[in-house]
Amino acid sequence: MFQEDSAYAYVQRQVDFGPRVPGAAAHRACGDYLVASLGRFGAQVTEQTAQVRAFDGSMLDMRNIIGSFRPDLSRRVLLAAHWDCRPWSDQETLPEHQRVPVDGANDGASGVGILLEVARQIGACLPDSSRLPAIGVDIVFFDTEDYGTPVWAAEKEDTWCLGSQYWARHPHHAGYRAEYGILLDMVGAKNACFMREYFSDHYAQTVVSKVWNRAAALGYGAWFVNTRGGAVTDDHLYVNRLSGIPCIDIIDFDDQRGGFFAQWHTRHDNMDQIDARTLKAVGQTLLAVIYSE
Ligand code: AHN
Ligand code: ZN
Repeated sequence: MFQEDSAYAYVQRQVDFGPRVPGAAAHRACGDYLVASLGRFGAQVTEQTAQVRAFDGSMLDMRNIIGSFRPDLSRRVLLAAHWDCRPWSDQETLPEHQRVPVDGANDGASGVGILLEVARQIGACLPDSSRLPAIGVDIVFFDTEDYGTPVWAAEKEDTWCLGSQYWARHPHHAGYRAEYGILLDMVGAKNACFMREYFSDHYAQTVVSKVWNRAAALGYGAWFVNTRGGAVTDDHLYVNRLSGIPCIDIIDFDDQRGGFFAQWHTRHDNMDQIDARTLKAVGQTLLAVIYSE
């Protein structure tokens, strides 16, 4: 059973470091915490560091963090979320608020918090292999997702998702394959709405159906809305395009409502937005999907 209080505490713990902006001390400390946590849960941990080029030509120190369970198995599933924070609250109306980094409670920490709890649950089964999932699980925390061009700069292609772009071109093991991937992004807000995101349905329709059907069967249909949603440029797009692993995005995005959750890329993406029931709906669905393989 997925423990939502535990996932909530993992979200809080990340937020407590302060904004995990690439280059900041909070980013380094939180990265160390994520490596230590995956290790403590019994995952085999791999780190991937590189310099990546940002929208303005500057170079960023990027750190992807991977935790693998049952690394010996060839059948694998990829679970991912980004762990960095956006350096600007550029969706704020007032210019004096726009340069403040986000806390990233929902946009970042929520997905990672859920995956840490999934890792803890799998790790608790390690002593008894009959209780482990029959498929290998790779949890990937992507860095530098949220350094995309700010609203005041000229828009440029492919400036978001720098960590996943790097990973998809240079997987943590040569020839790495997974049957499919599931990306989590903004998965912790009250009244979250997860529609069948456009690129997910385009590249991995059977995976979307598998996940949405499982959510409905568990009683989470209020969150997992079984209709086509808009297209979001997110880490899963680069995994699909560059690595060929079919990958979906569970993301709180609704065109009708005006896009992402209301506090997206503002100073108010903090713990007040996080609802443990949403974490539960997503985390329990993920566990059920993994254990059905
Ligand atoms: C765009 O705004 C083009 N993509 C949003 C991806 C994102 C930002 N996910 C979290 N923060
Ligand atoms: Zn963001």
